[in-house]
Amino acid sequence: MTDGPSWGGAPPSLNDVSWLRAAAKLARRHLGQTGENPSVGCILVNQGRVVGRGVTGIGGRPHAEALALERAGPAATGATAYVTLEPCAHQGKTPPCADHLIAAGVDRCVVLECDPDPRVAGRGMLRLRAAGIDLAVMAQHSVERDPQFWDLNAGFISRITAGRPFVTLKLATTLDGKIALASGESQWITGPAARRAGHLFRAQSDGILVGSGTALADNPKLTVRLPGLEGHAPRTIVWDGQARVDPDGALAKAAAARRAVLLTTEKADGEKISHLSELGFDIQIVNHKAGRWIDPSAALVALGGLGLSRLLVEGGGRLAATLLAADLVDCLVWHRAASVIGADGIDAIGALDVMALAQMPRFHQMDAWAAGPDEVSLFRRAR
Ligand code: AOF
Ligand code: ZN
Repeated sequence: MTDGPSWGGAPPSLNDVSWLRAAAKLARRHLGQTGENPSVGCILVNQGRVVGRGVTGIGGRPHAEALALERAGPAATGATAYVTLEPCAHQGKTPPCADHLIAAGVDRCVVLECDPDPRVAGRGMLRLRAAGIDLAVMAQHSVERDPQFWDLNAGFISRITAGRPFVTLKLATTLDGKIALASGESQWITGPAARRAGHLFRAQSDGILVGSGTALADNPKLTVRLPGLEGHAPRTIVWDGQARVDPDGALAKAAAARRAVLLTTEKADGEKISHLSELGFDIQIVNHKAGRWIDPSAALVALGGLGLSRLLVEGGGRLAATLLAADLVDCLVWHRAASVIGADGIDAIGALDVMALAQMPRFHQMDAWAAGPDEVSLFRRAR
């Protein structure tokens, strides 16, 4: 990945990076809750003291800078603004944040990443620089390697630049990569602490995707069961080429409330489709030109078109393999229990037909932590 244009000024110092980390932490609070708008964090620091902070509001507004400036009042004069995304330059539903920072007398701005939205795309930086504000931007390769930064804006950037959401595949397995006994029994391989981590990943997503086999076998609700976040319900999406999803199942019952999406094909039964549509599913036909299977790239582009930036994939093994084989998994969240099932168990990932090691999907580990007796590891796709 190459770095964009240089905006002059010295690169961010170690002290700047630690303030950016604090701003990123703030931004994470609203991940998955700001609609099509990215969740941005802004911290204003004057003479070593925080004078204002803000995170993009739930639903996408107000913008982070506006909140931080409002809180700082006159103390913003002469301050440094630490922001996780280039301040906007367009007159949208709110006035441009770049103008707001200039008018408040901020004298330095440290930015984590530039905003690829064509209405901004460097114009925020140009405006700040033209007003004499000292600028520093993190180098892209440093963002990509940092566990606290690499995925923060990745959903928004992926949707704007590639037209599809950033895809996180979550797996919960034994040490030997099994998700169930041969009988299908799978509750519970990992413990409550790992499950809580899983619910936090749900809360930070715009949509949760499962294959129709998983929908039928587990009848999942895909809700966020964490204190304080129960009301936050990402969209539910079923990958279902033949419209097999149960109209009396939990996902169909909540289809309207969860703004559910059915990814399907022209080959699916028309009557089933109309019934599911009446139940509230948004029907997206995304078949391969050649056959009856769902085209994975087209399916993700359809979800991007619906405004989804961060997609969490929760199973099953065939869907996991389809997305991995198409190189569409950007992040892996792997929950591992310290147990083994053996070769008669069910694999987390279906057949990939890898013919040479050079073709294996490869990942870099970004983070890992203990969740009770289990381990949660986070990987990013190696590109
Ligand atoms: C900022 N600060 O906190 C966010 C920004 O529809 P609007 O007017 O709210 O503009 C949305 C665009 O603003 C969005 O696509 C992205 O480029 C930027 N988001 N910018 O300065 C913020 N959330
Ligand atoms: Zn703005």
